[in-house]
Amino acid sequence: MRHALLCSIAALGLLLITAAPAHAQDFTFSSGTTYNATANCSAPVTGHVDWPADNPIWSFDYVRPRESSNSPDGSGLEILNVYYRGFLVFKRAHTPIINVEYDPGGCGCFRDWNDSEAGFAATGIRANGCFADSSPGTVTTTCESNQAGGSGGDTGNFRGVAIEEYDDELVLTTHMSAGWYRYRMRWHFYRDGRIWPEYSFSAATATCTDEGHRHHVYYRFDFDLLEGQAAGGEDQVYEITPGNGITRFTQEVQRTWGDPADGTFWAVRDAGLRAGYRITPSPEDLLLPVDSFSKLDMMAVKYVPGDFGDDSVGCAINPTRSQLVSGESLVNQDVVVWYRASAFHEAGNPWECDIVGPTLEPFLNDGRGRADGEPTLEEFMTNSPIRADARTEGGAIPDGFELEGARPNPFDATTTVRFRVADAQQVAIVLYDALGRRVQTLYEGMTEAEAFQTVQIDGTSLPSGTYTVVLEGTTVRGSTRIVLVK
Ligand SMILES: [Cu+2]
Repeated sequence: MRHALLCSIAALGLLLITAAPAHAQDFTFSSGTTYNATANCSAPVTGHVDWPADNPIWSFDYVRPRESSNSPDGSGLEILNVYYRGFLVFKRAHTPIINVEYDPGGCGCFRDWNDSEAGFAATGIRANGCFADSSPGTVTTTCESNQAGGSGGDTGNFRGVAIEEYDDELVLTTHMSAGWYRYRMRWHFYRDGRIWPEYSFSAATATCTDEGHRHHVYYRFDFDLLEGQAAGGEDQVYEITPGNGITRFTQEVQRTWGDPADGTFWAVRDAGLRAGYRITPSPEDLLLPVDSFSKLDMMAVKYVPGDFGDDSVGCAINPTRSQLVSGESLVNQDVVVWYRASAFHEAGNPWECDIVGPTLEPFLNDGRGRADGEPTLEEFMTNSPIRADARTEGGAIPDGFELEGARPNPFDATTTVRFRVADAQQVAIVLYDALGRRVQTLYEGMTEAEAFQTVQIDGTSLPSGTYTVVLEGTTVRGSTRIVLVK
């Protein structure tokens, strides 16, 4: 099942220097977002996004799966040079390793690949045929179709990357095939600095897929927090288990979150500004604890140029190959964090679509840490965008309101959102479903200025799917999307 569309080294070299704007072939999205691409899809293709275009919150480059790094398996919808409000977060983030293991009596195991693009439906497809500037809610893949009662079958002929712009998030989608599987990969970039690298496992034909099996995807996050900034320094990797301590890793390690009830998560922070990202398993990820095949939930390794995988020997990941976990020091090194997300695909339900992926949430230590500079649990839990002039709870509210993204999101039962308004006014917080129908009013009342209000959303009696939380004030309006996964 191998195929020949491999990137040349020269092509990848080109991809890495395309961050500068003003290419001859720039396109402008309806929103004002720009991207560049070669005029046809046969040449190496990359895109650049500034969102929003006039005063970018997020800027990054992306590479379609077909051209992604990590020959010969590829690494999905790859993102490069990711900046939040001008501060570097990632040098590169992608999914170089993906595999499947069947129950005894099933179909054995497979090492899959992430460079075969499969057709899907999108609006706003550009003349070059490989980028789509899609109206929100119009991008559908086999995963959506199977969730809606379909039985396999792709939803369209578009191959490439579709971008949807919502009020508070930008979403990039691609759709891939490996044998009878269909993999949907999405990057959600939120205005408040969060990122959800969503990965979904589905199928187009039922060979084997009605036998019980376990899907695993291994993300590779090459953080380079604040690199190039005066405050930027060494990146440090932590494991945090609330109630049981905080560990900084000074050597390469592979780890597991242990008992899901422990709430273990990982964090990468810049040693200078002490800002960074938490990596928190989604509820779905926690359903499939580590076993002898999946081997690990996380690895922290030293960056090695061009070393994107584990040499693809056998189905299971091999963390000791290819200079992954080999005991090297992480002190004053460029660090790379790997993270496993996975799903159990139950027997007798070949058309299941499982949605996984961690939430990456920014935190900023604004000086409340311990005197010795070591972080506290509270610091890791204090959400704030990674920027030196980050707003604090007592600070100004430039847009007249703040509606924070839901935590957790995605969620399986309940979640919460926080909001506040700059001026006292009547405010309603209303939940809408994917078709725009009002589901329920979550909050309604005269709301005082500047104080945060917390609203709980109970999804226990709602079907799985994407919902929109809308803040409707007298003078302000905003929204944020939530995804219920049961
Ligand atoms: Cu499956």
